Amino acid sequence: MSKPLIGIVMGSSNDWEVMQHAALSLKDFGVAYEARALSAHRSPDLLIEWIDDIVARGARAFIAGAGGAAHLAGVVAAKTTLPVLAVPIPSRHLQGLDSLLSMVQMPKGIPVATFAIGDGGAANAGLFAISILALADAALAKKLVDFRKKQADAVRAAKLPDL
Ligand code: RP5
Repeated sequence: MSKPLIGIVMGSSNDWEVMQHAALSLKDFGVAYEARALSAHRSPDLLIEWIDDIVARGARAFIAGAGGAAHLAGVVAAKTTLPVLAVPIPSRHLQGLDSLLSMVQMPKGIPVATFAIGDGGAANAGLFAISILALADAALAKKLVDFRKKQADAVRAAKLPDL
């Protein structure tokens, strides 16, 4: 996609299994994004280069997913004043609690908005990015209202099994 509005970045290509859910939310709403695997500690120069480049191309917000000592979202937020939405990736030993705490405990002054661990958090980060864009895009705001209505309709139609 040529003019991405949202930059999705993750610390490893192994994070894509979770982060694809952020991309799917954006795709469902027709929002252009660019997704990259770039590490804050393994490829810091490449990461900064990409942030500068995608901002120059008109990006409006970032979604950053990482696992373990997950400093990626904080580093992105250090380089831009655009909103940064953080997705904690489930980790092998601590199931993502380490990722969550690394992201949610950002020191005062450089905020990141942290979402739930895993697939649901990634999908919600995508939806939240859409909400941000919808502030200045009436057509997108209408799609969000329709999306919420569909969810409410599904709850209304839900049937519990007979005993
Ligand atoms: C972090 O380390 C990544 O975000 C990933 O979740 C974790 C492990 O990376 P891999 O060893 O799977 O590449 O940087």
